[in-house]
Amino acid sequence: MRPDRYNPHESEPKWQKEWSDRNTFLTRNDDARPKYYVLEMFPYPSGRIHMGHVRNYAMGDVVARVMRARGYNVLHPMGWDAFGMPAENAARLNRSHPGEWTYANIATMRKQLQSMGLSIDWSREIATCDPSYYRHQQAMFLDMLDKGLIYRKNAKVNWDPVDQTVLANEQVIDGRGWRSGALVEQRELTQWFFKITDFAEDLLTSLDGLDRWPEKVRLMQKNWIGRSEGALVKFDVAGEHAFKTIEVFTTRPDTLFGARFIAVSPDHPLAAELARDNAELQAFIEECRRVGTSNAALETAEKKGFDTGVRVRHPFDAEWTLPVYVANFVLMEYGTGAIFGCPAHDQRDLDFSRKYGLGWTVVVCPEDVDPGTFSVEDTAYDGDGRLINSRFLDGMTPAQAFQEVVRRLEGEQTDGGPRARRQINYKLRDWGISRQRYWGCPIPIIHCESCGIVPAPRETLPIELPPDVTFDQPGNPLDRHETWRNTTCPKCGKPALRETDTMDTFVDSSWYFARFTDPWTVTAPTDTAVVDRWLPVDQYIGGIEHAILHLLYARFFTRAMRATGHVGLSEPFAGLFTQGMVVHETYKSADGTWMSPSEIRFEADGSARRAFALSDGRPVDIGSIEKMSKSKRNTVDPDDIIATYGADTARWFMLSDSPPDRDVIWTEDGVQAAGKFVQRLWRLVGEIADLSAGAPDVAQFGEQANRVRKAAHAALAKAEDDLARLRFNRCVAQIYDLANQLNALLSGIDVPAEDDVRAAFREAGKILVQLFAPMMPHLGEACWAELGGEKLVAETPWPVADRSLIVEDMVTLPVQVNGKKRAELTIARDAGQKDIEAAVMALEAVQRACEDRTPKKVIVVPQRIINVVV
Ligand code: ANZ
Ligand code: ZN
Repeated sequence: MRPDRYNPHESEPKWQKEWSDRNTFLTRNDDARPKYYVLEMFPYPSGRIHMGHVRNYAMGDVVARVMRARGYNVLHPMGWDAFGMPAENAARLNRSHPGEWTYANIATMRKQLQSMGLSIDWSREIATCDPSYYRHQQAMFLDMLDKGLIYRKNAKVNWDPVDQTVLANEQVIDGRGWRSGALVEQRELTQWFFKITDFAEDLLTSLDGLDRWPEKVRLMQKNWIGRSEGALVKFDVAGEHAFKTIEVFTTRPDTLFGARFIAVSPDHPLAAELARDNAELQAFIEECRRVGTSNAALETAEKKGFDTGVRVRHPFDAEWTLPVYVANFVLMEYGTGAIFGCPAHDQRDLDFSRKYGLGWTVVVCPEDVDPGTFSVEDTAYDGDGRLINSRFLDGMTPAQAFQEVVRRLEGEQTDGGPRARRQINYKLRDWGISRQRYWGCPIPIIHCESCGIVPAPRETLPIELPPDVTFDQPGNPLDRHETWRNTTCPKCGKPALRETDTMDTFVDSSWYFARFTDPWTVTAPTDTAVVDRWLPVDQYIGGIEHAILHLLYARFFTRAMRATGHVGLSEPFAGLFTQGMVVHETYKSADGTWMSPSEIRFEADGSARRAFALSDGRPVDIGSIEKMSKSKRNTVDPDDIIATYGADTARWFMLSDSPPDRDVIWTEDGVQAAGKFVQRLWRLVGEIADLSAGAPDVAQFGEQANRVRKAAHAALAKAEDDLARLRFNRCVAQIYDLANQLNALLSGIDVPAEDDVRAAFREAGKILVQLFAPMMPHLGEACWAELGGEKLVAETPWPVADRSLIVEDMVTLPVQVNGKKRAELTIARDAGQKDIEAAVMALEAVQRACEDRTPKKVIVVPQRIINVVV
């Protein structure tokens, strides 16, 4: 007996068990069908899943289920980005081990994801904190070290003197440590770097080929890589100094005659040299360091300089000298750490020049402006035009002048080399991966006093994290772990020390997609035959917040894996989709504290909605709609939603309400409406099942039956197009529409129904179920069973849309009279010659053109044109 109401709480676990028992979503590597790899960015095991996860994984699951039905061998795995700071913080609070916290969270979140009914091959689950995963990362570190893709150098870190720890940039808030509140210092540490800059050009140009990536993401990556074409130019130092020349990097050598000063970074060797016997300069340099030299700090800081008293000669005029400043806005890490300032054509230089009274000369004049009157006051001119005030460059375009300046200076020798050289610079920096933290992948290196840096022998991998650590003291527990840290040198056998830094967790997420293809190989990170068959990921889905770092690192790491023989391709993600956020109203109580939706009761008063606290009935302010966040308390818990409505309803609402790349507003009304639709579908499918039970297969369909078939096939065809573009919300709209049409058609049929109508309804019912099953898979199975479907709907091939049924019934044809177009005629596609003639002659425009003459002939070119000859 079919119950009147569909009960998700009984149905969902039942179908989940069925899929699991039948291994429905297990993927075999030796399956001969064409492959399709769909992947959602794997979660950090923070404790519980949030609605953002529900949205992300619901989308990926629809893609996986549809592609499976369409005959692909689909890979849809899941794992855990499991190393990172929060686990250490939790360990400190709870006096436990980060691993305990992490694995407990994984267990909770796995159960939550499983309750969503995702079609995941759980046999491939990986956690990056597991030695069975990170051993391969350590092996690849050694491979890349051998290949010269990894090196060590000194680099600055943010040092928290109270917590005795290195802080990530995000952990420095207004110059202070996020936990201790102490003023953060800049310290130099020797750290490991990946040579991502070796691939800068390739990472940039290959973006063009990623035509299934959002344009926005490609642009963000392009800007991050930041390619600049320019030149290195040497300025001779006037007078006797330790430095003979100062070399600058410029993208505008054409503006050289507008130069007013030279500025070097506080970290430039020249600054240090001059500061040795200049206490004031020394103090200025130290002040600059305190502010920090990160891009963010520099953008907001006031531009400041210190006149060193040194002067340099202009490259084209030895008599013309320019002052040399140390300036806080010049980065040592970019170009040469020195610039020439051209105030008229660079805003920063103009601000600087105004502050220190250095003046400016305009050297580029816009095309349509009189050079005699053109001037620059508050705003530098950085546009195109013609050179002025520039001697032999006058009249040239900046592009021509660029070439001319470089050509002339290239030929000249100074300080043991040409005065100028063309140079391409990138903003992209090498990737520093050393973290002074416990909960990360240990860097497999041993430091020996006699032998230096010694790679850990491969047979000793994995270098496992020691479990017996505590977090009751500041700093990295690996530093104080005597038995772990002390080891013997693999080369000379003398006592040596292990590297205690661990890898940036972005390394872990830079290759997990490759590991999923064969997580069982023990001897190597990948089985190359397998990984090359699965990669690239056909559809990657995740948040826009990963548009730069994660995606760029993964693209680099894939190239590095290729260079070390672990994969055969460079681009890991052929298709990328960035989904929007889940947002929700915010609520504030009378005393100004944030309130959670579960603490509130609503009253509708006409069109106005009012809210009251459940606890004391006091009114609550309904605030703006914002991203769900714990701090604003405007979250809803997926567990609560699934417990109340079931997973299918939650999935459906997530997919239905807005385009998937936009934010979706979570509302109680919305989810209730989704819940109602679940019941409607259940009743509709039930009626169709009753009507069509036992109907024989028929070959001929009458008019009524054809209307049913048309509705179903048209919805199917449109939904296919929407699904191909991941427009889930539009696909949902097709399903609503089809349900409405079938409802209406059901109530209009003759009783008792003919066999062809019953058969048509059975077909349409199945199409309806197959359309919504990828989004509401449990309801899909239950309905499929009602319709007497064989096997499971998850195991059933995608229906073929009969497009001949969907051709529009009407056509619109141009009508000519004696070869001249006079009108258009809209008529049934299958209308005969007689009907067409009559309809054409009834048109007023045609009658006018015929001027009472009787037509000799009406020529009809079917589906194309009608010509009346008079
Ligand atoms: C003279 C000049 C004249 C410049 C002008 C610009 C406009 P991008 O496009 O970002 O590569 N620059 C060079 N090295 C720098 C450093 N280490 N720190 C801060 N600024 C630096 O910009 C290159 C321009 O940024 C260079 O071209 C240089 O200023 C400055 F009308 O040289 B230019
Ligand atoms: Zn040694």
